[in-house]
Amino acid sequence: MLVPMPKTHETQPSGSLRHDWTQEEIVALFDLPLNDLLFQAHTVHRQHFPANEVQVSTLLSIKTGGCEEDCAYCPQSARYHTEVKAEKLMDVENVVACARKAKEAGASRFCMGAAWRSPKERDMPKLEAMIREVRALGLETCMTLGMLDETQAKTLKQAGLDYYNHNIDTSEEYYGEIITTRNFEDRLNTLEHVRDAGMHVCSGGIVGMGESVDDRAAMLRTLANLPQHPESVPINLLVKVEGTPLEQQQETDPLDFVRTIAVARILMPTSRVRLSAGREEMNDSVQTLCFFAGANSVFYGEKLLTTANPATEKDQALFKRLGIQTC
Ligand code: SAM
Ligand code: DTB
Ligand code: SF4
Repeated sequence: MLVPMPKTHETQPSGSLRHDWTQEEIVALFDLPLNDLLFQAHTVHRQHFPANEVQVSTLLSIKTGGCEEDCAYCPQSARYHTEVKAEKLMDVENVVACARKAKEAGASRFCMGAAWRSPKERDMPKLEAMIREVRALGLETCMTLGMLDETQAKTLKQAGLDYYNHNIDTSEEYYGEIITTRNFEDRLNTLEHVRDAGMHVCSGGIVGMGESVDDRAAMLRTLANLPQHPESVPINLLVKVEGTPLEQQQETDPLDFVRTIAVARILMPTSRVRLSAGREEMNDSVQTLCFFAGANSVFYGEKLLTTANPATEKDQALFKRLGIQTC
């Protein structure tokens, strides 16, 4: 061990963290020889986190499909013909039953996702009940419901919501190529409401949508230069779903994905970097490199929201081979 390590980001002083990264500095990190980048990222990782620990969250789609937004990557948009069928918001008791199973399988956080542009007022009481009951099981709670206004953010916080996931997804410059039904600033406004309400922020993006290295750098710059780093930074590899506009997108070099994880780790040393969607398409060696590069959380359980994720037993076997403890 290099340095004695505190257990979580919450025990870290934030004074040493930077919020003034320039685009040039970040692009220079992306351009490093891979070994140099990995060495730097892994060193930062060990200075701030236990080296062999991965936090695991389980996802549940509580409201699937039929979304009015046009995100080009998303199988849940009503505009594209995918295999996803629109469903109503789930009942609280079914959500709680899924949360109980997730806890039994070893998850520490339960993340409930809804295919909405933003939640409607009529849905709030049910969402609040879900938060209260999932929390009562001893799980951390997370939701991702689209854009929130200040009042909605406060209501969710009061119900006990620990984390809110709201991804910026790509750079401000590339955003309009991917989504036209809202803009980048809308996303930042919601992140501000979440932060002001006192919740932990989970925000990241997607790699592999045809964006340039400059776009990846700009996306991470936006996250790192927020007044406070998101506590959780999910980095998703695009899942190319049939029927979506990005179905035919070119394959991403896995090592470019690893680079994005490494740069996120360097820029946001005390955040949990989450190796998110796309693990089903990655072999064990690529995932191993992601963990070495500083990823220290994953989504755990056979399904993400609508697409496949590695089976629990498969993940457990990989963690065992790597000597990784989950938390
Ligand atoms: N509707 C809400 C929203 O957009 O914020 C919450 C759910 S939305 C599905 C959550 C995130 O899932 C998106 O921001 C995106 O990063 C990720 N996502 C959706 N489809 C994906 C795909 N095909 N591949 C990778 N990530 C995807
Ligand atoms: C995040 O960054 N990735 C998760 C979670 N936050 C909500 C969602 C991935 C969704 C992948 C496509 C699907 O399963 O529908
Ligand atoms: Fe709707 Fe979210 Fe999918 Fe966009 S990413 S279409 S907002 S569910």
